[in-house]
Amino acid sequence: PKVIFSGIQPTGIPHLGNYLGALQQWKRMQDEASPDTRLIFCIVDLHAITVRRDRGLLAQYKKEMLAAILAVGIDPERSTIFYQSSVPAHSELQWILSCTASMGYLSRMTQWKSKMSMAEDQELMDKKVLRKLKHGLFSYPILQAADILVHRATHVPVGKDQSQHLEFARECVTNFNAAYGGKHLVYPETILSPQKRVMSLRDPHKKMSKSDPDPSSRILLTDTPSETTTKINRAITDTIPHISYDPDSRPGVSNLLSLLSHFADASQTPQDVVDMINSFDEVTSASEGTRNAAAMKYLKGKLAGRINDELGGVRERYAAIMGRTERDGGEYLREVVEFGGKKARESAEGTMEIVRAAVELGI
Ligand code: AQP
Repeated sequence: PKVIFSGIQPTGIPHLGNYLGALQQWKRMQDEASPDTRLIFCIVDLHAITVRRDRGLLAQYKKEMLAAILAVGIDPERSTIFYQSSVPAHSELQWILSCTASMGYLSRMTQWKSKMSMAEDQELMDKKVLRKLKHGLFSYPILQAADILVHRATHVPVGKDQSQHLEFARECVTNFNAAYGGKHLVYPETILSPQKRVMSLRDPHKKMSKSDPDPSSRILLTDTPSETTTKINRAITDTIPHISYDPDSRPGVSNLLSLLSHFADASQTPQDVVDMINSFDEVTSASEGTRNAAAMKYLKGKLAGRINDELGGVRERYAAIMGRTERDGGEYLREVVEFGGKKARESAEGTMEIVRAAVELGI
């Protein structure tokens, strides 16, 4: 049977990128899954501690992420929703996998290389910097592989930025099965989100991210309609008179076009949106000098409206869950993750018995 697994870091309230790249797809998969498909969604708190935060923040982020997942419509009865740290088998398998994982492969990972090159750029590659770069960041993909493999996941929906890590998880299966002679672990298949990466509203060369220091770079699932409209209106674009879809030379406009094409109608391409905007009277009759402003006004106004329509229900449900959490001291959310944690521990234990037997661990 099919086992779908995906994870998300509790590093802040999810934004439009997390929604389109992950959460919306999780919900769709849950709705379309046949009864014997297992769906497992994990809030990866162990991954989140690669960055130190003020005390209390991780607990808050975990609650907010859980509430957001429920608000999107993931059903704790149908799907398994849990905190990664409540299933120790994830960490146990990580260690075991790290004993057959290749250092060379890990050091070629883009995420690690970008941290290293940032350090090199700053000419800080002395002992001090090496002390600053933490091992957890280097071995992060092994924990991610363990998350997936411990549940014998067959399908892993992720954004394009994660495909290298998924390839590494497959490499972990090859290494482990070869070292211990047998088909102990299952190869996961990557399901890439059809949605293009959502880019930052302030710097369209960077992806929209929870950890960007500028809050106006992202639309949060919990933003009010007026906050959303303000952020979209302030999104960086350009001043070229004709609107066109060209992600390389016009990343700001193209990001908005791609978002609108998604929200307007899934079958509409960004180019369809361009053609539509360029055919409006307000745009065609505008002078060269005001045409860009007329087109942008239409594009931004329409996009903000569509986002607000789409997220209205999610925002209402999120507020209701948070209201309940205040009233019951977090009891409901605790019940959800305790129930999910129990199901996840059972799911993981089956694999760990196979793994421990292969490695000659246990009794
Ligand atoms: N901008 C994005 N566009 C499309 N998909 C995105 N995802 C993240 N950003 C975008 C997808 O969201 C899922 C969960 O990601 P994550 O929280 O595990 O980590 P991340 O990719 O590092 O997300 P952020 O928001 O950028 O968080 P921080 O700032 O904490 O690193 C993944 O499937 C990812 O592809």
